[in-house]
Amino acid sequence: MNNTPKPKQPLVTHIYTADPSAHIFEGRIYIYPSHDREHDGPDNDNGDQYLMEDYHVLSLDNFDSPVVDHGVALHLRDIPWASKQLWAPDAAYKNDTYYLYFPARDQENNFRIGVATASSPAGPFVPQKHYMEGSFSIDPAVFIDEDDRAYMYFGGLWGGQLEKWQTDTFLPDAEGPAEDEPALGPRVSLLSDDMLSLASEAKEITIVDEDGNPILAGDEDRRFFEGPWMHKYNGKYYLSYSTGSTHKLVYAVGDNPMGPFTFKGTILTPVIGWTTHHSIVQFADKWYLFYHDCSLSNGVNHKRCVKYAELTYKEDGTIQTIDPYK
Ligand code: FUB
Repeated sequence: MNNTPKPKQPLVTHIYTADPSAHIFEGRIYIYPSHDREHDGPDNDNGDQYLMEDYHVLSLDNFDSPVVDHGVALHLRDIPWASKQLWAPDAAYKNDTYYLYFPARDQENNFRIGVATASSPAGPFVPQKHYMEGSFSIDPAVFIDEDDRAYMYFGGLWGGQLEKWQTDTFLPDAEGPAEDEPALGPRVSLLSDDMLSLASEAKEITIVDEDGNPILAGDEDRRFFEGPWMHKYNGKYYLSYSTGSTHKLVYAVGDNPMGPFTFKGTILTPVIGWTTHHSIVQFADKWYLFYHDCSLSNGVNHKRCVKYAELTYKEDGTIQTIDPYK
């Protein structure tokens, strides 16, 4: 059993955790993180250091109660199509079923997105035999709108291979756009009613600046890198994501879940460690940011820890920037 979590402190310290997707299920807070592993392998821009093999689900009754680790909810050895690297997952609830969405490398070494189901939010999750047809790249985030339509946002550059999927097929030598060209956007697909497959072809999301011009690939402070997340606040759609090489969590706002979105600002300034990844959730009458850093391992990139902080909106709907260390 873990202690009661404190804001901006590791949620758990007995395992390394990252990429937290938080949801309120059955009146409790459930967190679906990646489970970082210790190893001596290479650390590079391809993300080879992120060699995760299973998922644990964490939960807590509220922010004054201890964190429960529910143990292994899904393991690589039980996923027939996956070969390695269980990266950032997300979860959803519909049809009296809990769904876990997760990226992994397939037998050809390409990232794909799979789905697994459970009757409890803590799992165990039973994976589908194949990855979701038409899926590619990493970091799925599932958003169910008030009209019950479900959307899956996904994508990530570099190790996440999004550059290789600019056409219908995987092009191993494809590079991203030039610095003065529009940046690659995250992808979004509608999900089928049974939540197990993509109901529409992946659409590239457009993110523009305050003048309506596309954010450019060279604008590394604002361009999409990985880890998309969607939430709705006061009727507006907030698309948030990591800028990767500049290590920020930023957001853009739109009137439609499929975009376009207008860039607004920074949610979280850089954390200790290369990656930054998050989710945003409302619990009772407050909003929270879940994120990770590498403070628990003194900066080792693949030994991360999940944290949370309260998130506040200003009157105009913009988000107050959070400093992870103040
Ligand atoms: O945890 C592996 C990868 O690192 C995630 O998929 C990315 O978002 C980054 O956090």
